[in-house]
Amino acid sequence: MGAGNERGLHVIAVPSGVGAQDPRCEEGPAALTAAGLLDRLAHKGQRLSWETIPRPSPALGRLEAVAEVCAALAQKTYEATAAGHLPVVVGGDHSIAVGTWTGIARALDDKGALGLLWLDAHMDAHTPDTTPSGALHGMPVAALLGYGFPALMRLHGERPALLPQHLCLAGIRSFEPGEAALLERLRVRVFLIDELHRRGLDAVVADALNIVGSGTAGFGVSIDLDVFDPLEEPGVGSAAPDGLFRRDLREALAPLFRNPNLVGVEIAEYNPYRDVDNATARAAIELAELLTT
Ligand SMILES: [Mn+2]
Repeated sequence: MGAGNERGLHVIAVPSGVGAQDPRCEEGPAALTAAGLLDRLAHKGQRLSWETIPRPSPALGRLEAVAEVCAALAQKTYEATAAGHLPVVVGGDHSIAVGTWTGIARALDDKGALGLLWLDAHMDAHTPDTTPSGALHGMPVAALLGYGFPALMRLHGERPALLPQHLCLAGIRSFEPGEAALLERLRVRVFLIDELHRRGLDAVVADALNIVGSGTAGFGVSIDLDVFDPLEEPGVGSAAPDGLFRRDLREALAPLFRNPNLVGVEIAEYNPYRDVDNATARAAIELAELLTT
């Protein structure tokens, strides 16, 4: 390889932290850009374009603000996909996933269903009825499956953006019973961190690819940076111990990021205020760089 991804990468920065109690992930895209994200992606002649979603209107409540950001983002990922580009969404707190994957699912609609691999320390599968915190970044998985706030679910129209058999979660180690019960009822495959440690990341990623790639028109990868171990990557919104190490995840994801059926990548929850010596920024950029090699 070395000529870069044949599809142009379309980076969409989403400076929104309104879905989290700590809003400072809104500074993530600016900090990652300052750390060299776009320069590193542009190397080796990779075709690259980028744009920024406007920050939510300050007058809005949290739900309305997240819905506004996600509607704008869904339009952009839809357009990028329809134009033959590969959307690379950079957050922002993880509530933006509702917009990212709704737009991509809409663009794929004629060809088939969307598959999605969700890498995260958390399940993000709460509904307004099960959430202990009320934070919207704990709800995008449920909303994409058609459960939760109508303002988020209905961005895709009447049907959910995602079907449970085309979704899997991996790296999970911190969750509440209500969200686990929803995923279990829907039979969503969840690879807990123990299974990753026990079987190895390559084996689990192979299983995951089988799930997200079977009966779908393509698959996306949503990475919450808190899937990493906070010993290496402290710069995240909601750190949880016992995660993945940078080198292991990079090696496991490299083949997925070169897969022609990849339809989008999302990197969320970078909090520059908690980072140490830009370590987490570098890890995030290295992941994105896998798209160019
Ligand atoms: Mn998350």
